[in-house]
Amino acid sequence: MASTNQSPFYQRAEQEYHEATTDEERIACLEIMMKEVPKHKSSENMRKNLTNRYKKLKEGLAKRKKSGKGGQAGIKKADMQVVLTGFPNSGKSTLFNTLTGLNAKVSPHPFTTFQPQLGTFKFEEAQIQIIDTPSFPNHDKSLLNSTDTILLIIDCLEQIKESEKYIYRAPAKIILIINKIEDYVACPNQSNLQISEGNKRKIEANLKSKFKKYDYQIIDIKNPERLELEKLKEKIFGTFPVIRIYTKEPKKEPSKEPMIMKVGSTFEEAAEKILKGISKKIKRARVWGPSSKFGGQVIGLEHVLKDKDVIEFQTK
Ligand SMILES: Nc1nc2c(ncn2[C@@H]2O[C@H](COP(=O)(O)OP(=O)(O)O)[C@@H](O)[C@H]2O)c(=O)[nH]1
Ligand SMILES: [Mg+2]
Repeated sequence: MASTNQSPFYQRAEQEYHEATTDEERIACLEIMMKEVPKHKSSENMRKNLTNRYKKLKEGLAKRKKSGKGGQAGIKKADMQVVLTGFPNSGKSTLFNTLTGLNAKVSPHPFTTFQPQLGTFKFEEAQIQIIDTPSFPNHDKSLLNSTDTILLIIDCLEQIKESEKYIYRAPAKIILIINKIEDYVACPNQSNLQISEGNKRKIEANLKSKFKKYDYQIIDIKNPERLELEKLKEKIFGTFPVIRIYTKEPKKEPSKEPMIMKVGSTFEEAAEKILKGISKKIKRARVWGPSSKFGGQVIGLEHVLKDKDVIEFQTK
């Protein structure tokens, strides 16, 4: 199909169509192409061709949906999970890639992300699961309603109020990320607000008084010097009501990666998390760290653990 004389939007959509990996993506590209293709007589065949492809894909998708095949297998929720959400083009996938080192598709076209994308990142050796999701209004309601923490990423202040109608039911803690701080021209109905280093704090204070529900972070993902990634990770970690428990074998170094337990967990629960049924076989258990009176204190199954404890036990 000759497309060199088509609009740049058409050409871009066509290129994306060929690179697409899912039918949802192909359909979205075709929609743009159908809109962009000229309506005059000479392009009649081209329009027919596009419409046919579009219809076929739509039908295939509807069939698969009906039969329950295809679609995303359920995501198994990890101990700590955070879900990215927001309006199209706010920078969700860019942040996802920055945090995980993965390569989710980033593009200036809205609705590039069609399915939840799973990744992980580490904060002080603890694994945090992060999910990139389709933008409002195609957001994944069940994910948003079941997750611990939501990262709401906006590139325009008006989007805060707009977002609320999509997430007000979610019981999660919300971290609001204001992105593209140098690029506020993106806001349609808003005066051109530039968030410079100097007035960042003022804006944060202003937001805090207006929207009490959120924790704030103002970032510019495209500008790595300014991106306080570690601070953001720490903030995310701080939203989880969990403690980190390290395990060790006698005479050996503690594990590098902690086990993640709910606040208030006992030694018995930690042991059971390592291996079901093991707590009945424990001969002697010891603890080092914040919950111990002294390093290597011998403890019983009911001992309540604290963040960063190290536990060790021997079995019968
Ligand atoms: N200026 C600027 N552009 C960004 C930033 N983050 C993402 N973008 C651009 O915004 C567009 C949409 O980004 P994407 O991550 O795909 O947004 P999503 O739809 O929310 O997943 C892309 O063209 C990105 O290159 C940022 O921090 N600053
Ligand atoms: Mg995306």
